[in-house]
Amino acid sequence: MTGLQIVYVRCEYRDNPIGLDTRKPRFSWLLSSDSRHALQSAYRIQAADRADFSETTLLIWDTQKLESDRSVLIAYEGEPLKARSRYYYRVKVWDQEGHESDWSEIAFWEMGLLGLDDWTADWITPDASVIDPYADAVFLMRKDFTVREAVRNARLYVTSLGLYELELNGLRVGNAEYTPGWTSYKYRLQVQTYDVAGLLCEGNGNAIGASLANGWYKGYLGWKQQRNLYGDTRALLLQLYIDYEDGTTEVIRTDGSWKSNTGPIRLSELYHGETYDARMEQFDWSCHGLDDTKWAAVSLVSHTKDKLIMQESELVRITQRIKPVSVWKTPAGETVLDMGQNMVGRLHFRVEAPAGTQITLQHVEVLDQAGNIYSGNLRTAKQTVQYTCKGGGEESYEPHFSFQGFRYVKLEGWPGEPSLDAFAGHVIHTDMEPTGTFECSHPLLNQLQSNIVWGQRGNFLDVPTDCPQRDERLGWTGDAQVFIRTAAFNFGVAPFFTKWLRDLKADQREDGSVPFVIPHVLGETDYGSAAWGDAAVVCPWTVYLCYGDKQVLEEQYDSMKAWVDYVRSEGEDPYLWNNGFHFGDWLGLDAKEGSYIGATPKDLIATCFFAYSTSLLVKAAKVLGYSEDAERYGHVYEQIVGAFANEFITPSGRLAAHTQTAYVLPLIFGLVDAPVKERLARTLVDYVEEQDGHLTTGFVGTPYLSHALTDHGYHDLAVRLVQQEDYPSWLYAIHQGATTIWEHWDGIKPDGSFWSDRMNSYNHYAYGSIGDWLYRAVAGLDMDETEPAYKRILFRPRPDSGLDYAKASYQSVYGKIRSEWYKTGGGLATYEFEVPPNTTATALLRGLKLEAVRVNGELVSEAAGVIEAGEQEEMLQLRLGSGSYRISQLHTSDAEWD
Ligand code: RAM
Repeated sequence: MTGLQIVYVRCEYRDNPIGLDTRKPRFSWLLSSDSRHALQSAYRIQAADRADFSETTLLIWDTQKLESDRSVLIAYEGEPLKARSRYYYRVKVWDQEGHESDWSEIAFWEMGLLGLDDWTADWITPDASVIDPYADAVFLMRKDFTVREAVRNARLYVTSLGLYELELNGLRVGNAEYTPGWTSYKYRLQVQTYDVAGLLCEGNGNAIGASLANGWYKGYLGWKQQRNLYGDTRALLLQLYIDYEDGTTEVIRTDGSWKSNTGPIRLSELYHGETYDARMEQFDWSCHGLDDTKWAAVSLVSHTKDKLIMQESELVRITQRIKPVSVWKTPAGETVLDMGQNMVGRLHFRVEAPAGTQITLQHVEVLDQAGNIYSGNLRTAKQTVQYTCKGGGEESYEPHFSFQGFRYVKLEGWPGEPSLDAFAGHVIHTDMEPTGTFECSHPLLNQLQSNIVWGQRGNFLDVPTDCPQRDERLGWTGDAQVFIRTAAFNFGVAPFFTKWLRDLKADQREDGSVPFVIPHVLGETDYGSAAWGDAAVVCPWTVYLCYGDKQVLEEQYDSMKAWVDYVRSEGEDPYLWNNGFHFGDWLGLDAKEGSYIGATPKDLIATCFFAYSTSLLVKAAKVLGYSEDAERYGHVYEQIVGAFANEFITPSGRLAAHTQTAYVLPLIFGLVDAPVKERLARTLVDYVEEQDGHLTTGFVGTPYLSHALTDHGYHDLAVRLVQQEDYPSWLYAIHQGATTIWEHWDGIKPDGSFWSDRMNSYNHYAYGSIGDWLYRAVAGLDMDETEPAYKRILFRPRPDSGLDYAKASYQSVYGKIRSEWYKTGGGLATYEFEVPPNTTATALLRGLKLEAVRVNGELVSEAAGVIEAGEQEEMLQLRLGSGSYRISQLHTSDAEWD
């Protein structure tokens, strides 16, 4: 078979998703080809409500052969879709020579419950006699039921106010954690769907049981020890559909017939940990026939069902189990486990001890100067698990409704010498698809990449949080905004950010202002800082760029525009943002003693972001075909650029502020033209040199500093900066033992003392935003934004990065992209690229000459897949079609590195 073939198809980024509520699910497929420069010229999608696709199958959608090179996110346009129905689809494509592929494998998607009419269950909560005496405990609710006969299919739809876990006939339902996840509950509450056919007992007694904890809904949230932020009553809502072989359907639902009780979990809070008394376990509480006469009734709760939505992002799951690396006694005489990695999740353990033995685990991130555990930076978060053994053999446990950010665990009450084998760290986060790798010849940079990835894992737990350990763990908009591009290299984050952006839009104030954190749980006035609120624009644009997802742009467009309009209405001058509260260059090292806010003037930062967001809004308007807006905001943008120059730049090209960040922003957001640009870049270099090649930037300047240097001809300095090993630098933290990214450059000082107790997270991804520079500027894996989602790839490798080799790979929506280079001696390098089908690439190779390179061993002019070749501005430019390429240099080149 020649030409293109379909490797797999996906619906809404997923394989065979169940429980969708979008009426227009979108289809994507991945292509393979045995020839180079393969492009799709047409596709055909068919959908039906049965799987056989025979001649007689009635199709609900058939695009017929459609001339198009699109293979990503094509929206369904067929017959209306029904709740709970499963639909099947298949795809075929044609290549540019007109060869037709086989049909793809048949895949399916399944709809969930689609609206208020589908909900017949009642919200239930335990009887007051259960709640009142044990308000902190996790509640249990249960019901027996009968499964009449053979089951064809069974689906469980469930959500809760608070967090739930479910059991059917003694077995855990699904493997999702912290369900129903965290959304802006006032507006949106997710429902999960489970296939439970395998858990039911045909023709027999069955039982279902739910545990219900406080979670984000009513537990402690934020540093002011607030609780009940969304409501004060936990509740469960569930519908179990049993489709029998005989064609009938029975629905088990939450209603007044359920029973309630407390169980072994006596306390569970996200920040504080869990208290568990195994002696109170009733092992068969979710099995049929339990004597529940001592269980109390339940009460119906009147709570709206019109905010229910089906699960949007990937579920949160345990994605890895790691073993501790050591256990020892600290100078203070405490027994401490070292996980070898600052991680987020829970510690699972096995133990054998007499009934009543109490074990306490306290989780911390770092050790102090003396080598004892340090919990000061957790503030009020206890991160403590208390377990009381039931005795009578080996028992095992891990918390259910609490997660910890930790590397070290202090053990108290452990019977005898703890063996490492008894423990496993369960790493938990949104189960995003890993998509990127970066590696180079510098071990500390590889550790940095690892720290960035761990920082992302730990803080992408349903919501992009600032940190996972102290009494905060909130969806800080600024942090998410600076990190999203890096995040989108490491993992597939489109569904994750789509969900969060919908919350942002829901929580956005009427005047367009954006809360500091999403979901919004802070105060009435906690809105609107520059670079934080800009998440409303930067994040949807980045999702569009990285995944070609226009729907996100469409959905968020009003919100993006409202933010820009808000900023415009704020400033005392309509084109400068020179008032209001701002976090400034948060934690910049040039801050005044005792201040968190760096020295860069806030109005300069705010105006730069005003310009940046306006420019992105213009781009979004163009993509969506809103030409009037594009023109209008294009004009606004010009005015901001003018006002900025007027206010901050002297006629000879000096800037009215003297910090690294002040120079970085106008350069990176394109607010200045040559020759001012060159002058600013040179001054930026001076400022970095004044610090002996170190940074002074905070949250706002750091993400762009290295790009500003590289893009303006100072890559060598950017390289020096990232390879610094003394304070302040990324690698300094690694020398201090960091396995995640720190919030502060000086989280631990050279003498081992701490910056402060007050705000000192060791797992804060903001400075991990250097990651996208490693992928793009060092390994050279980038995109040409004119064709987003890497439809047109840009390879810009930089062997002048002070390394022997660098390589990056990225699983794009079109398939795997790879960019690698390695030095081969004598100032020469070899490059390798992989370009997936239905994309093309431009490779820009500095200092290479056409006649002095070979592509896959051939002259450039003869190499298959090379569409165009030329030399421009000391660059060899190659346009490549899909395929793998190895580009080697002959010994006549005048390359610049050694
Ligand atoms: C801190 C958060 C976050 C930052 C804000 C301004 O509390 O940890 O990282 O964005 O402050």
